[in-house]
Amino acid sequence: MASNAPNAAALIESAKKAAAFQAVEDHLSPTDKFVGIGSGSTVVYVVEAIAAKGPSFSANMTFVPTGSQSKGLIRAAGLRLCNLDERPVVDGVSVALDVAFDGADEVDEDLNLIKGGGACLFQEKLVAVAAKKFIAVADSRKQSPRLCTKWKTIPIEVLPLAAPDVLNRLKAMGSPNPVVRSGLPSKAGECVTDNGMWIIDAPFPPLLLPKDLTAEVDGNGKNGAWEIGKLAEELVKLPGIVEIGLFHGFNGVQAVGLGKQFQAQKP
Ligand code: ABF
Repeated sequence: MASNAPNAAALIESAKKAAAFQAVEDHLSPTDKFVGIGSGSTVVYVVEAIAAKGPSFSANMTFVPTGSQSKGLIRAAGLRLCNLDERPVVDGVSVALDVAFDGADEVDEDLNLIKGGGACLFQEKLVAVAAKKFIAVADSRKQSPRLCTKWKTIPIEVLPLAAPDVLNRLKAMGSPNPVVRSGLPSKAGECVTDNGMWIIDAPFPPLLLPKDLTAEVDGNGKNGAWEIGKLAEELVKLPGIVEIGLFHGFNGVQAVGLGKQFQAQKP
């Protein structure tokens, strides 16, 4: 018997869309001037939500993309585009973005994020840190108590020349089987980012939060137990790593779409 129940894919789309429309409603003010637009399939709905408010709402806004995908979205919606490095400079400083919206692969209970499933993490981080307010738009599938629970790997952007050494160093840090990503977005061979770099996906056991640390568990990687901040600190020290897909300790990060209202739509 045919069922009228929406299928899992349709439920996921409606959860992403609901999160995106709520994020725009709650966090984009008509007085905002510079707005960061991230990458991924949820952000498509963020741009749709902005466009749905009509041209006069965004007439005085300029949109800053995190890569080629979001640049295309901004252009297709008829919104004003400005690359990150082309923002006006006032008193010697590039103007801050009022707000940036972006998706996430996993969000922990302290609102730390794993990002980079779409290979745009470097520019996403640049846009996120340039914004006064960073809004992660994520449906309930992305919610985890600790990072690396559902999304098991940390995406790491590397200089291709350094990839073999970085892989070895990651193994020495307790990542059992880090691999150079292939296929996306170039479809063949290694995944090449918008910056001409490669992505390594490095699995780690679930990452601890500062509140998990005890006298016995110091979060320094012994027995594979890393605290998120300590791991991030060690990773960025490795020569050849350009940026990591751990977004932690961001001031003012807010995640929209993880609340109860979306649990009902959980596939
Ligand atoms: C970007 O797109 C990434 O940082 C993240 O990897 C991904 C999320 O994509 P989606 O919204 O399609 O799940 O935000």
